[in-house]
Amino acid sequence: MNNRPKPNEPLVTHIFTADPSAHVFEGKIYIYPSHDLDHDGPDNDNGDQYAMEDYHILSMDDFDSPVVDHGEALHLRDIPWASKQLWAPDAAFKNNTYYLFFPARDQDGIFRIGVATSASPSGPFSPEPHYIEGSFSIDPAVFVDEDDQAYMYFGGLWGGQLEKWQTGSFVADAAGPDPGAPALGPRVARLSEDMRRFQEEPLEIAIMDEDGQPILAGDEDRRYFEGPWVHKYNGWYYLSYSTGTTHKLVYAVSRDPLGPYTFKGTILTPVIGWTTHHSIVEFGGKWYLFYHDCSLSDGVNHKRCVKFAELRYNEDGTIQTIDPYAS
Ligand code: FUB
Repeated sequence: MNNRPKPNEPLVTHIFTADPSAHVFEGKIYIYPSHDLDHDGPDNDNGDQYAMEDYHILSMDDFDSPVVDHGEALHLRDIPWASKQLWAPDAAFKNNTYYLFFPARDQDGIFRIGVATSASPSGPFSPEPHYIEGSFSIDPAVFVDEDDQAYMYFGGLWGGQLEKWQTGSFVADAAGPDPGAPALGPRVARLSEDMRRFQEEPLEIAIMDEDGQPILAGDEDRRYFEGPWVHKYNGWYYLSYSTGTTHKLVYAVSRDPLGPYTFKGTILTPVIGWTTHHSIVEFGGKWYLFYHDCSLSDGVNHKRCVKFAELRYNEDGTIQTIDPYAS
């Protein structure tokens, strides 16, 4: 049990947490984060330092209530197909069942996306014996639309291996596009009714500028890097994501969940630490951004802490940029 949460302060301090996917289930706020570990292993652009082995789910009745850590909800040792690195998860509710979606490296070192189920939003979760067929890369985010159709958005550059899937198969030494070519987009696939399969081969999402031109790979302030999240506001789909090397959370909008999306602006300015990763959720008539930084470890990239801030829209539907360290 942790104290009442405060905006822009760590939600919990007894463990390191990151990549928060927040949802309202059963009238409470549930947060599905990565569980960062303290270790002396390698630290590189491949992301070997993110060597997580389990998930802990957090919840709070509302923003005036203590944060509860529900303990270990799923461990690497119980996932038959996975070898290491339980990265950013997400959760969804459908068919009276809670689904936890998570990336991990398979026995060949290739990132795949698995699913586990529970009768409770806090777990424990039982994993399916195999990863989702046709899945690859990292950072699943599952959006269930008003018509009950579920979509999985996913993909991440560098350690997330998205560059290696440009041909549709895994090419170990593939490089990303040239700076003047369109950037790689996140992938999306409709999920089957039972939430355990892709209904189709994943599609690549196009992110365009305001003139209808594709965002280019060299445009590191705007191009997709990792950490997709989709939410709906006033009939528009908002796709938000991390720009990786420029450390921003940005967003683009569309009338269609499959895109194309038009780039709009910045949600969160860079935080302490290399990665930035978030979710957006409505609770009690207000909107909230959940994000992480490395303040709890004084800047150690793989020891992060989840925080939240209120997110506000302008009248035209654009999102007001948040500077988490502004006084
Ligand atoms: O937590 C491991 C990785 O770091 C996530 O999958 C990325 O989004 C980045 O936050």
